[in-house]
Amino acid sequence: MAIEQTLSIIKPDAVAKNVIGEILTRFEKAGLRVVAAKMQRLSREKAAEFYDIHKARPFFGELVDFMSSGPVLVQVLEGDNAVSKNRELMGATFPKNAAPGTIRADFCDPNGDPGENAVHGSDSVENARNEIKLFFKTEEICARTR
Ligand code: FUP
Repeated sequence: MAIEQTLSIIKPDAVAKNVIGEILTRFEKAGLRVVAAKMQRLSREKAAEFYDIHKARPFFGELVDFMSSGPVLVQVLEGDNAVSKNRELMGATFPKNAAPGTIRADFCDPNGDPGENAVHGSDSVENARNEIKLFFKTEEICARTR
């Protein structure tokens, strides 16, 4: 199995629900290690840059509003197949479609705003590399030597 790194964001809805620890526990129990983490309130500009791929989509404005509505916890997770493992833990994009036991099923309101889906996770190794660079300098990523 390949050791990968992926970018995870605990979004403003989940931070507001005070479930940062419960979500990090899911990552750790699945064998992923946090190798970088910071809390920050994204500016509208930073949120727009992060979701640039969606800028032509009708939901873009709401997505930027939501992502900049409160603090987020941004992390780099490392482990075997970290990109796909994190995506499995997250569940489907819209909470109402997320399988039982996934983060989005357990920490989101299935009848709420579908964009308020608790977590982001990179969807490929290449996107992970680019997303990590948007938030962390190389020296902020800590090798887990013990
Ligand atoms: P995901 O990779 O599961 O986070 O989903 P996407 O990259 O497709 O979408 C990014 C974010 O845009 C999602 F987290 C939620 C939001 N979104 C909407 O609000 N409406 C849509 O139709 C699609 C995505």
